[in-house]
Amino acid sequence: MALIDAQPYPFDLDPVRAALMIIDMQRDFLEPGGFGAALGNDVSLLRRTIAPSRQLLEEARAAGLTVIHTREGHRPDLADLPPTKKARGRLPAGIGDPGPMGRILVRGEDGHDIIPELYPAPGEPIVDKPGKGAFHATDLDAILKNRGIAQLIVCGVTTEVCVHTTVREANDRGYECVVVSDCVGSYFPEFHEIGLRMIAAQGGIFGWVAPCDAVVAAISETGRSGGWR
Ligand code: TIU
Repeated sequence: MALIDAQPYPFDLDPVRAALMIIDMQRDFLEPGGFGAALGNDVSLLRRTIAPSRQLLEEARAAGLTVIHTREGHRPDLADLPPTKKARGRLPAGIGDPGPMGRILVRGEDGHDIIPELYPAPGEPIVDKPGKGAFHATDLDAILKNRGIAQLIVCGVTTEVCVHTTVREANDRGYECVVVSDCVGSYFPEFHEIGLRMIAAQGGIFGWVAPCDAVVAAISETGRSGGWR
């Protein structure tokens, strides 16, 4: 066990029961030529999360933590795409349509894939999710339970959308979440800021918030104390 220096109070990390969860770090959200950029978003606001996430991923892998990746997207036949999600935004090119990196948010397309900097290693589960939350219509809960995971260290994009939805879903299912403040990002800085405050408010209503350095220090500390590396 090791304490993570977190808000609203220190988090007791149990590395045997903890997983690093990396949400939707996909090319279509993060790369300059992707869907997010085509919608007029400044992807540099998301790309600042890559370097600290990479550091955390390497530390988690070295320590033998479970690492889980998620991707938002849909079947090529779009049978799992709610018509309401397809219609939302009245976009000229929306989900399932041809985009800058293949069909937008469709599984198997280049834009749907995870960015090379954080690419999953063999054996790391990838959860394909049709919604914003990683628990909705996926086998994530079964994967976590089968591995005895009770704590989630959460990175990814975007803070107020897929990260928030997933953390809320996890919290209601009894998982303890630590959101890594510099490893999550939003196209809207004010939503990011308030989104993080909402997690830790009211005594940690949805979970904890801690910077990458504090999480890395705790993982490294428990690793040194032995027993699970
Ligand atoms: N992964 C995720 O957050 N999906 C989104 O659509 N996010 C937006 O902020 N649009």
